[in-house]
Amino acid sequence: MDLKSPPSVTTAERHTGPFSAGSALNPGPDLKPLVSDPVKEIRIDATHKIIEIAPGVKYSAWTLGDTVPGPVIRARVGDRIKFSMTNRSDEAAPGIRMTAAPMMHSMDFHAAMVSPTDKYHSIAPGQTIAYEFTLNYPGVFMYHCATPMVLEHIASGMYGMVIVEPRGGYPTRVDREYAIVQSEFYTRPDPQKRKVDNQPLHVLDGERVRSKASTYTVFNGRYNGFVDKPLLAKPGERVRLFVLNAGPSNTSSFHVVGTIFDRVWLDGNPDNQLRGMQTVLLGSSGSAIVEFVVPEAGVYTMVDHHFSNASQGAVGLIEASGKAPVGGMPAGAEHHNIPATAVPSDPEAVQGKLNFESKCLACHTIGGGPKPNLGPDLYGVTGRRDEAWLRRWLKSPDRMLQTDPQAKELLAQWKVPMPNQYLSDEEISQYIAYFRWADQNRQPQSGGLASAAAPAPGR
Ligand code: HEC
Ligand SMILES: [Cu+2]
Repeated sequence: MDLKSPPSVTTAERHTGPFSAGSALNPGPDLKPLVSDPVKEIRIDATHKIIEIAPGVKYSAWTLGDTVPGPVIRARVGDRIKFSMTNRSDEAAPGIRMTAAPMMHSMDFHAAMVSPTDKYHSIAPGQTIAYEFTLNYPGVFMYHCATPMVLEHIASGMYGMVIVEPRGGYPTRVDREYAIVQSEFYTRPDPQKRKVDNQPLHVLDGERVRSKASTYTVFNGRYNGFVDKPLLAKPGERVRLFVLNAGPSNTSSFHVVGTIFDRVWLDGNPDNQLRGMQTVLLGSSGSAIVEFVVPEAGVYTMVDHHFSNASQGAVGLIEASGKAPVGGMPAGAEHHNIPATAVPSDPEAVQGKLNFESKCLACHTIGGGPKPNLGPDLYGVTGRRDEAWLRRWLKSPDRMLQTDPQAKELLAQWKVPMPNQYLSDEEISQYIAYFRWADQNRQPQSGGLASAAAPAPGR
């Protein structure tokens, strides 16, 4: 145990250039192997920046290292961390200048044992703080800004992961390693109605953040993180995930559909071992290393098994063997076939798309073909049904199935009734706006389109 740490040094000299630097840093989720140098120089600067939480949802974030989450630091017990940070919240972000006012920030490493008053104090815009410490315990630790209101600084995006490996490495060997950081956002549309890239800006909602009423719960800063770009593995491989729940306030019940965690090391320390776990419960700033075997080819969904969190975006995929996902995945766990780059700009359609991905994707695609025994492809639906019919259908499919001839015809094809979705009029308008956008914007592509153009029966 090494508790020696000279006093921190605060100066008015600024870092320039990259917002983070050091060979031990990883952007995540992919991890470089451990760098063997026992002294690790790390620079992570504080910035204000617009990030994109979900397609079309721009958010006014505060960052450590100019990304949310900040870079993953990978080190080993006994390593000396030489850390420095400039508060660059006063710098104009390249491109659009629409960030929050410059303010005080700081850095608190859960991996360190140091005086918080000396090391974790706030610095003003333009100042630089430097301090050093030795890593005494193995684990997966959080770092975050600790400037009051800490809640707001974390909810704005100021957090990241430190991996501290045991001195002699881990007791198991694995084929793949990935770092997953879960966190929540509490957003509301900008009251000044500002726009970024033609899309509405969102800002922190002070009411929601105090009442823990999150609007998004995400992996690695993105709604449905790793659904568009799944993490890769192969059948038979052993996978190690470093999982951190940054919070700021909610709990994660981390699970991977289709496998069992052979080992769970709570807080990332192999002395805290559990075996054969289905989920691992992580409080705010809680973490674990989980290891599992990929039993066979397939798509394995990482999910917060608190399903209201999953429906807010805490979903990601691990794809084994590169095969496309098949029908029947959990809601929100699948991509549909509109190119990922295509995003509606109208906020109503954006909201419709997000709701569709969490509530409807289990049974429907848009242009991806019908899902056998689940539901029709909705591509072209605004052409084959008029708006009044769609409104009545979405309001109450069960009543329509009893009274409306077109609905009865659909049921005769599909055999299974669409369950009532209990949608508000506002939500219904959002779905219709999204369907209309999809029908107008979809590029013809092979697969899906033919079956979508002519509504195909189920069977
Ligand atoms: C459990 C499966 C399931 C879910 C979930 C579901 N649907 Fe459906 N949906 C169906 C089925 C099945 C049909 C075909 C009609 C029938 O048999 O009831 C259908 C039909 C439709 C139609 C009419 C299609 C046409 O060709 O006219 C629309 C529009 C639609 N659904 C929208 C939605 C929306 C929006 C959601 C999400 C809020 C949703 N559905 C959720 C199963 C589902
Ligand atoms: Cu801060």
